[in-house]
Amino acid sequence: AESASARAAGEGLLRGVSWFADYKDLSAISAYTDSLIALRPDMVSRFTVRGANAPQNTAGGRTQFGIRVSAPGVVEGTRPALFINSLQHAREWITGMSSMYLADTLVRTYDTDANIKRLLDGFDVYIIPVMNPDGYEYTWTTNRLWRKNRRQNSDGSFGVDPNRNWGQGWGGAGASTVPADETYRGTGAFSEPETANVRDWMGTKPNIVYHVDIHSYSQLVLEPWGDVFTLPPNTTSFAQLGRAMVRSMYAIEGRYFYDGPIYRNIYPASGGACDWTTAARGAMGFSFELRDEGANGFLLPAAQIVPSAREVVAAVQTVADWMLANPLILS
Ligand code: 0X9
Ligand code: ZN
Repeated sequence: AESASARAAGEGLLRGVSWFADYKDLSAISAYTDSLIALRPDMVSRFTVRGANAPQNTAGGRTQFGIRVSAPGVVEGTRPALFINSLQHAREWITGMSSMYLADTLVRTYDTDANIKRLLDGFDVYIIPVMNPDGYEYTWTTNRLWRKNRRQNSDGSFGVDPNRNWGQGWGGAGASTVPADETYRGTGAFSEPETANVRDWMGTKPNIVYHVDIHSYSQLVLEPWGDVFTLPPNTTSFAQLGRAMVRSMYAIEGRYFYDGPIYRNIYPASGGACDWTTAARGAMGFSFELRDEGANGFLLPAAQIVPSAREVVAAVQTVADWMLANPLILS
């Protein structure tokens, strides 16, 4: 009993227009998630981002949701898993659309695309499209260029930078102690519901072997660490996989993504997501900066949603193939 709307979503179409033709707000992203579930309930499910206990509500009273995509009927926890998140930073709209396009592609092409079938036969995929729902909603209603969450700080200013609030290296270089600043680290590691909920959720998913925290813009593939100049123990693997992702992204439309460790390649940034998933969870944690190189910046034209998202799909496909070819990483 497949509904008409589910079929339409399955084709990436809504009333004859691609859902990916324009940016979508939080409620539309949630609704599209439901339509993917309706299309393939054997492959897709929704989860609330929480550990054993109830999720902490955000300042705006929201919880975060995620999308699990697997090959049909795969029992959760029986495969290694890839974890993709976007929209820690509210104004980076292309990142949420790219995550949704990844989910859509996995669901719609599993039966027909041998590459996607290989990916999902080997790995479960967890996607948290909107890590920072309060901030994202605020960019739609009030301030398009808002970055942080919407915590009210002690000095009356608003917002902690979620990507300075994770526990690895928290309070180190490249994070601000000033609440009004764009890189304010918060009052302690995981002081924010947005990061603490993901920490707790990830504690229940020991099978996650890869994570990417998607940002924009600058066209970069970033590796740990963000808080120190030194490199992680498995630097060679990070560099190999980083370069492999860059090559596959370049193949989409000839856009070059520069790859390298965060501290050395862009700037010191402590308390970042990928440092924590690497150090504390033993995943290979990366961060992307999607299009463009500054011409449009955060206001990437909607016509680039699909091509930019295809770069993300190509990168994740490469991750699966690289991990399958390097099975030691999976052990
Ligand atoms: O500064 C950031 O958080 C990211 N750049 S952005 O312009 N999107 O704000 C870079 C994140 C690098 N990753 C880590 N520091 N872990
Ligand atoms: Zn960002």
